[in-house]
Amino acid sequence: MNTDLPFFEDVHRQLASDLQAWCAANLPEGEPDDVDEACRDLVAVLGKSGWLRYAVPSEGGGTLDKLDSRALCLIRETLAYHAGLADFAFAMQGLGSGAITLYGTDELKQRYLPKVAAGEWIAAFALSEPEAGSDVAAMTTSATLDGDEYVLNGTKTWISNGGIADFYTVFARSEPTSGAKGISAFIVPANTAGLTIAERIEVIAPHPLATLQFDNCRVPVSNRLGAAGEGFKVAMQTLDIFRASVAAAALGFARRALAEALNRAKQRQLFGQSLADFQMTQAKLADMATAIEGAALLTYQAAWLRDVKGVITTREAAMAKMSATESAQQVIDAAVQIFGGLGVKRGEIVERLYREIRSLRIYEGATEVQKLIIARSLLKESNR
Ligand code: COS
Repeated sequence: MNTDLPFFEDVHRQLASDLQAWCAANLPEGEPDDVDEACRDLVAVLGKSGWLRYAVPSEGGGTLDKLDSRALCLIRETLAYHAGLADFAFAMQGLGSGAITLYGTDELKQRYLPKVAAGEWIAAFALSEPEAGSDVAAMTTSATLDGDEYVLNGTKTWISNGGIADFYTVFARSEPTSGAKGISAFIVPANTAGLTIAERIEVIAPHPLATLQFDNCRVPVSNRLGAAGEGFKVAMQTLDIFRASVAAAALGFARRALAEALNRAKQRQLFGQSLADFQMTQAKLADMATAIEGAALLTYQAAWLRDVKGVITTREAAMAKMSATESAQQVIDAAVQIFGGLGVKRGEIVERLYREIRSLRIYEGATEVQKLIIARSLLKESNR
């Protein structure tokens, strides 16, 4: 991590150094046997230690006045460097409660955010559907108004924390329209009648993931986040914040891969010299470090623009996410190559990173979606 960049203030430098020390002392290496239990424990310990207080604003028990993009990014970069599952646990508390922070009534903020910050309630974000992933506006889950309740029916899938969450931020079509218009956002407590876990999904870098089924699941109108029909905007604005933090997590993985590769290159002897003595290795290391620093600049620029300039950073966050996740994949692949056979052996850090980085190029908007967002923004600007 490079906190000498001009994007940071003292509060960020202190945060990064405190968290770095905490991670080294508290986060276990390796992958747990039971990811559900590990995630619950991680949320609890991140809450008790105060780190989750950066996932919500001060009005909801947070440390800083508002969601601070630079703090979110620094925390994710640091956690990802040490343990991907800890990064996941932190990120989901933020993403799962982000729409409450942005659009919740005072009552909802007071009910949910302090519990999220304390690590007492686990949050989740339920947007994707089997036929509506990248094209999220194609969603068909319905929310029908019935008196002072909405009745939800449909399926959500690829839901992180599905199965262990205490509540879900759910997006569903509440108006008889198609496309991005007519979607609304709701908080649905996990124990609501009619909400079931239809399937748990196993992935290459294990974390809690599930398909949710809504069958006549009733939530009060007061659980709606934002106005009726405004849900697409609620989702996109939440993603605008957290996409930059995905870039930061990728940076953390990539920095760890480079550190591991440097150690390995110095230690490994072959053909009468160390692996690091070969120019071919040096070229790899140079490319890895340069890619990392480039991605860091884009990531923290996006965060700084949002925090300090107060501008809408949809395009910058998309650039950061695309660049950092794609380059981290290359960096980690190079680290695996430097490790040789050991690089694909289960239990090796670079092997774990190789599996962990892959989904970051897909979730919260695949690279192809980020390209669409960037190009559309450029074209719109050039028409002005
Ligand atoms: N902030 C605020 N409003 C936004 C917005 C943003 N970041 N992005 C779009 N909108 C608004 C648009 O301005 C438009 O409003 P108007 O109709 O009033 O002009 C409306 O939302 C629809 O936007 P758009 O036409 O761009 O929607 P599309 O259906 O073409 O979809 C993409 C746009 C592809 C960008 C969107 O579907 C997307 O992000 N997909 C990926 C979803 C994702 O990240 N899934 C992962 C889930 S979490 S793991």
